[in-house]
Amino acid sequence: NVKKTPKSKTPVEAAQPVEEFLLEQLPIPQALRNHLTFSIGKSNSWATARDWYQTAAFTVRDHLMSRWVNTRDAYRDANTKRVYYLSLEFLIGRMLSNAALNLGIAPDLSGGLQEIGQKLEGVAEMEPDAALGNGGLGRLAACFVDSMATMDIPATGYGIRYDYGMFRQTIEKGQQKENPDNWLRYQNIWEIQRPEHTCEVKFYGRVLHVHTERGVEHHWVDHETVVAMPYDVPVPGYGTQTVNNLRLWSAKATNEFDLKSFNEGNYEKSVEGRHGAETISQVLYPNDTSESGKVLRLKQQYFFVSASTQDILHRFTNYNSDWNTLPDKVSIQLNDTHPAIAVAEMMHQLVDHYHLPWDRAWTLVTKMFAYTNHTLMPEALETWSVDMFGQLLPRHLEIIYEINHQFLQMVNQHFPDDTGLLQRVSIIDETHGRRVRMAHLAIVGSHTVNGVAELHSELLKTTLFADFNKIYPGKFTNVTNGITPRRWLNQANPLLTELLTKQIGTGFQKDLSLIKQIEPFAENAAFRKAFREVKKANKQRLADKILQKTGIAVSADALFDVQIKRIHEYKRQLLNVLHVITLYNRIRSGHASHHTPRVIIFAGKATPGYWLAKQIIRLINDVAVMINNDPAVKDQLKVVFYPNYEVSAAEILFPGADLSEQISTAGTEASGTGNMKMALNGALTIGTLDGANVEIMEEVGSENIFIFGLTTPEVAQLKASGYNPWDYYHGNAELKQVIDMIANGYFSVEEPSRYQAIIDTLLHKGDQYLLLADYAAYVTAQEKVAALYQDQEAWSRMAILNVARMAKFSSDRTIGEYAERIWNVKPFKA
Ligand code: B1N
Repeated sequence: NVKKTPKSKTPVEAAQPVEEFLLEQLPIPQALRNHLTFSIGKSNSWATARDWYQTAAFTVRDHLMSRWVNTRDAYRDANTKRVYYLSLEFLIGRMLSNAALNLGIAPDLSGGLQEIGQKLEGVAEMEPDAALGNGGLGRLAACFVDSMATMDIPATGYGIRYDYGMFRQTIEKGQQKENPDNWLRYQNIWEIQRPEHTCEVKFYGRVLHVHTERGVEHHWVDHETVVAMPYDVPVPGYGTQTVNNLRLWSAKATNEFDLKSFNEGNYEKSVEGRHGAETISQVLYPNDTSESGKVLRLKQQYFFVSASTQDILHRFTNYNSDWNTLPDKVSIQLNDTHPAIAVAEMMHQLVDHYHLPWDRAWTLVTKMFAYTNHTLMPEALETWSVDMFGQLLPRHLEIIYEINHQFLQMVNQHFPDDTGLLQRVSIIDETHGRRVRMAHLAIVGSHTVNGVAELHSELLKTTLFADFNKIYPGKFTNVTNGITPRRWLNQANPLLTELLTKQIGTGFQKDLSLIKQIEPFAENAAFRKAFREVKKANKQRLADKILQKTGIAVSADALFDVQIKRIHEYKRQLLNVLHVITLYNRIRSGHASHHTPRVIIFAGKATPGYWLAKQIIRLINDVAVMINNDPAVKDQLKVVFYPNYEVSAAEILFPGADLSEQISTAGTEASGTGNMKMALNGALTIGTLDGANVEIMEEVGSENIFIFGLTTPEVAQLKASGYNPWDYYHGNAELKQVIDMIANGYFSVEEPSRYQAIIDTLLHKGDQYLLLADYAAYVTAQEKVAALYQDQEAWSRMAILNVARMAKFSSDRTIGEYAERIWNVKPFKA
């Protein structure tokens, strides 16, 4: 019933076994010399640092090519079920050291470079980060592809090859400035263009309803066409032969661009027309947990979704002839609603292109798709105006109407005459103009919907998606996030890795449950000392970077108190600032005789259009200037804003942290993953009972974490009973003093009213995120932190227990759950 006669493709020839590839057998120093000559075209004496990086990258790439080829062939030959991970973001970071680590050649590479007078760390720093993501959601996708390859799950990631990734942040006069991230300026060694897999993607136009002997057909005509060009990026697993594929699409104009202008003799105009098409993949939208609402964003979404869907169905129809088996061969995970249009696109392909009957196609769709929700923040929930949507994707709007019609009929059967319910769950929102609700499309089209931490998934069921949970009991589940121990322990923290290896051997990189064997060493004084020495060295490495990037000198003996994440009101960097100023006041007034010297480190980007977030960055920098230059403070307190937080910066920051700030208002942070990275690297957490903090507490024990503040039900209760921030302002002299200082321009003497907007959110606009309500509890928890830090033995004992109890937060565990409970795929060894 597939239209084409199925090609019984005899798998050409199985690719050669690894040993037959000569390149891999070369000793690494020889391979490096060869590449310098034959790939770079230089001799040693002319080679720049970048040449050495590229030389090393080519050399490492040689070691994964045959595995990549073999993996692809083996999946094809076995016609195995695949997972397709659709994500608008993959925040990968640098690849050289990670690929070398996963391939097991990191020591050889390091040694080989040394032999020719180079250091791996220096060479690796020449690689630009692949910053194709905003924050947690994009980095999660990168951790997931690492875990899927490591666990031999046949999986492909699909995304966009943005010409410009996340903007580079500089700080000028204390303020964020955005700079373009031209990461593809130099040759990208980690991608291979695959022109033979090019697809066409349509936009605009109209739909003709044509009556044929098969019934009504829907013809999308007068459309524009954009070409999707795939670039493949290898994803090597750790300790396995598997190398999976990440396919990123780049937009190209068609060759038949603007024929009209061309034929009218306007050649230049017709070439200019190419631009429009190619802007689609030009730049990543820098909106974390908020929506842009721009047409170009919807174009990006449909562009990569349509290309990926075509690619998936081509692969299926090449090797299969029975459509009923489609869900046995294909599982598609939607990383938030950004690719949710895939539900309509799959219907469009199956019904309009492959001529399946609607009901049959719909059954297949709902067996293939699953959707992960990553946030409860209302401003992040994607909706598109029906008018705009219908202009850009006329056929898809029809399809969505039909899906909605059948869905609402079903709801009405089960819950007769509940018009309120029908309105609330409809895919079309009629209350704010007419808008398409992408989350509703994703839920209706998926067999499973998951949240990313226990608390978050529970809140999805009881608040945001409560109606759907009633309609589809059992559809909602939880899969708690995780992080890859390869990048976030082994690669970022070689010293801790070495120390752990000495005690418990290798193996925890691939099976993080082994790390619990380190637990008894918490009671071993010699081990605690060695553990402290590792932390000290990592802090010194961070201190050196801080000096280099900001000119601020900090002592590695101080407590490094670290909050690194996107700047957002709900994450409450401002609460941290209130505490910093409190400490400052205590020091100045001499009320801090037992003060523990601290360095408070902030890093994170603000969405360019989020003015208040940018003001928070500016305030941090103004406060830093005042405190760092106050002779009364000396080394007691330093404040650092570390610029341009990105994956490669995170690899230095996490291992250097003593204290992990996870202080979002309870019920707002879906999971958080920096919380896991910090604890795995031996930091203690100060945090609210929010997101995955709850589960971190369960794992490490409530005596080994600093939990404070209102719980989610208490937040709801306080808000319901009429929260008044003024009560807290008047009720706490220290808090009042801190707020008054900001309000009176203590930190902005040249412009005393600079932070009026911040004062307004706290006092005059209701303090939505309850900073004032949690302030006292936070300060008290910080006092406990400071006291414990004075007892270095107790501190390290606790930090070791945190490391030992992080096994749950490996993304391998997360992926294992998705594979078993959602995708129904088994590992397949190439
Ligand atoms: O996803 C992470 C979670 O750990 C974080 O708690 C959560 O905030 C983050 C629109 C988002 N949720 N939503 C986004 C990103 C880009 C965008 O355009 C929303 N990011 C998260 C991983 O689960």
